[in-house]
Amino acid sequence: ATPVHRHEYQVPPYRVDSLELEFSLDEEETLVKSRLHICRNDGINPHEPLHLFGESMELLELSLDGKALRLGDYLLKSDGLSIALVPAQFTLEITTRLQPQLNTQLEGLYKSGGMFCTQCEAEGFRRITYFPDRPDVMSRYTTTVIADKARYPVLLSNGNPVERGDYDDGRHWVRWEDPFPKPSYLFALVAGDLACRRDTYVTTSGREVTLEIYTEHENIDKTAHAMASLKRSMRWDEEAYGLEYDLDIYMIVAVGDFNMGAMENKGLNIFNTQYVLASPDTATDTDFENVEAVIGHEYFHNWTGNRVTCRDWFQLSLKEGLTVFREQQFSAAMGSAAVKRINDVRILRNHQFPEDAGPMAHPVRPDSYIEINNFYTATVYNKGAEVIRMYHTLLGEAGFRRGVDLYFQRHDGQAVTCDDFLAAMADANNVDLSQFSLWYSQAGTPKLRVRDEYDPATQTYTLHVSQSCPPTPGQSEKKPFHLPLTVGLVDTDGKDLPLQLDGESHALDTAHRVLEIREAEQSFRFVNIPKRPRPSLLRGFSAPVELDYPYTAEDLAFLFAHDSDPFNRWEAGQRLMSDLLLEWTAKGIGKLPQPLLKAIQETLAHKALDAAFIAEAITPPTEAYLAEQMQTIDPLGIHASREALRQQLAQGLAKQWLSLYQELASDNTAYRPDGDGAGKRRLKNVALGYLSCLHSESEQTRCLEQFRQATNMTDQLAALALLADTEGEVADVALREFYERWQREPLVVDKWFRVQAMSKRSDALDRVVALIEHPAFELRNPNKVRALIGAFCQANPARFHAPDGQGYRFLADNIIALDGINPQIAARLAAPLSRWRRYDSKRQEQMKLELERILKTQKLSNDVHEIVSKSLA
Ligand code: BAL
Ligand code: ZN
Repeated sequence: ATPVHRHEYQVPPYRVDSLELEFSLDEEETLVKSRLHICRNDGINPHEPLHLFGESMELLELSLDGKALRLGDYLLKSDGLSIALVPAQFTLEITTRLQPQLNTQLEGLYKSGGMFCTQCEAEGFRRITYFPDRPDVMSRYTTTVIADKARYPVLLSNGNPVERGDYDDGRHWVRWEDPFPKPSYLFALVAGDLACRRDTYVTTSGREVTLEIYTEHENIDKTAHAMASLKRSMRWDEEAYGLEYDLDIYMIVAVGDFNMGAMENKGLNIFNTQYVLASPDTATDTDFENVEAVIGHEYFHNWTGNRVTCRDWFQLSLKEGLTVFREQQFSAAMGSAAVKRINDVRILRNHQFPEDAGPMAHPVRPDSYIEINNFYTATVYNKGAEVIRMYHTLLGEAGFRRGVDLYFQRHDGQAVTCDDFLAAMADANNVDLSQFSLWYSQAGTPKLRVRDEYDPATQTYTLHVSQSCPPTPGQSEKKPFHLPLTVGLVDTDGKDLPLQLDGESHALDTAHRVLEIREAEQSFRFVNIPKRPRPSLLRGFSAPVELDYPYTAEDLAFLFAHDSDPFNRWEAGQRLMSDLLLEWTAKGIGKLPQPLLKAIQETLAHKALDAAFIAEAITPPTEAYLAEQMQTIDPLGIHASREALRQQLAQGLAKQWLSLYQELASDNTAYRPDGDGAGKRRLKNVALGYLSCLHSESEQTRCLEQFRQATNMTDQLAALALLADTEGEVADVALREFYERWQREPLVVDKWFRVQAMSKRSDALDRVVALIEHPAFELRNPNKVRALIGAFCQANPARFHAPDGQGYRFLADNIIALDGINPQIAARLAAPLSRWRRYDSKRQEQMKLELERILKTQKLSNDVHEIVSKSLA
């Protein structure tokens, strides 16, 4: 396949102002009739052919202005059809035949359980009908859905339902009209026997909107949290951005087979069940949080993505980075802002930093791709959100809002670019952001080196900041970035000093300030600093960079105890632990330093900190984060060091863990998935985790008791995960009980697969291999694949990287098996192998062999081919 390049963009020669679609859905075949009202765009040569994308379907009829066309009048290829000569304005009618029941790729129209549903982003619409399937062609859709009334009583599409009726043969139909022009990737259709939770929402301007959530009948009682989250999202977007919903109805449908988390189709979101269904007995606190976040994310897309969309797929971060950021703001407002920020940065570091340091590194706005589905990445989404956050930090809350307002004023109803967003930000604030645009074009995680000096004679303190960015594929040289470095200076009492830069008349009355970094090297001199302070750098993680400052263990323990910025307080503890763990990994495991033990002990006893924050602060850095810090990754060494740290903390503070656990476990308040309750459960389960590290029979019994007596999934699953880590038979007893109890709940069965995939047991791989044959496992279901294969290969590094290379072989076998079913999911699985260069030579050899084996597979998809060939390049 040939790559597509951003610089080759050309405006579409033809537009489709409106279209009428008619779907006749049936078990054997589905017929799709479309009538497109097409116009040549101004300035286009009349000889320009019309090209419509189309694949994996049968063309039955084609007519232009009522006249049937025959082969020869048009050219039909495997990727679409072209008509050489067309008038300036015309109507094209197309009939295609599809077999959605055989569509295992889950792109276009497919069946999930008993229902028909669609997924059109990025290029699924071309698997439904022939169309200029590109996001800059925006059209008004009228859609008629016809199906058997008994089997498919619910027929949905975008916009508002305008007419419905029955046929004599048992079929019925519903017609939907979407008044807002939209790109084809936002088209959606659903047909099924579904239950509905209905509610209403009154917008700020007083319009009543009908809200509907559809699921299979047995799940409708698990949708209350999703509905409440939707209403909170609608209110928040009005309050934070002045953005109201624009249609009379907003629908969400939950489907069990879905490649993504959810999809923001106009007025008809289609969701993975994982992000809609939540009840205390089947969903964890994290599930509840994720439901709220994803409901918010998709809702916020209605403006950032749908009303203003992307000109081309290189601009994907225009909508995704911005919408992730908006969701982060929303979630921070709904719960603990500090814990939200910690979790967001953890995702960035565990997923995006490795991507940026590997063979698939690409800028937030990529320059080329072979398969766009491979670019729904942590870079486009999460680094993209960090880029938006930096505008916010540099311009301030009000300045950012001015920029967003101008963006909508200029571009509502248009398909635009990341440059257009930047221009709105710059123009609304009268600032030059030309250097800032490098965040869109340069890949790689910048390194920020900070050194300092204090002069007691002049009472001045100087920060010397230098930046660099490592080479990435196709980009050997990088220019300096424009970034906000938020700093505070902490005195010996732990208080923030007033901050006055040399040349300023007075100190700012703020705990911290934003230093604008633009140069490769820059210095900032603070005056009136009576004693050498400790710098608290990159507060709130103000830029997606790696910070290098020579903090001593003493500095870190001090900041861990005192930093007024909660993110940096957590960060200090993480650095303290990661410095130790990296030393142990390199030089051998030693004895836990007393200051670290004391710091954890004091954090546990700290009255002003909330439970959720404490739980994060006392959890050592992830193995993935530690791996990123190493030149040559030693996965088993990292695992052993981290386990040793946990064990020594468990022993050193055994009494504290027990009393903390007992205190929190005695709380009999009824389950509520709110921040306070969730934080306490999290802390209780972290304490239980430390107690389990003592490896005593009584602790195992304690775990088993919690597992059996738990009244909610959070507590039950936390205990099960700890039991599943143990080598004895109790693990099997608990796993069996859990499966027997929950086997009819697919999302809970996913959890059952996941805890086994992530188990620390030495035989984890053998068990995962056996589970592939389990009747509940389906290679066709993306959630199952992610829960078992994905979790083992991405979240169990110590077992995946076993020295015999069997983990790599297992992954390659499954990528090959899955490629023929669902290439998009197969390609996603390949990420851990793509990082082969980061390991020792023996592992490199083993991983490379597996990548080469995948590449030799007959009929390999473009999706997997792109990832594997770029990994080997
Ligand atoms: N647009 C794909 C799913 C999402 O990011 O919302
Ligand atoms: Zn999105």
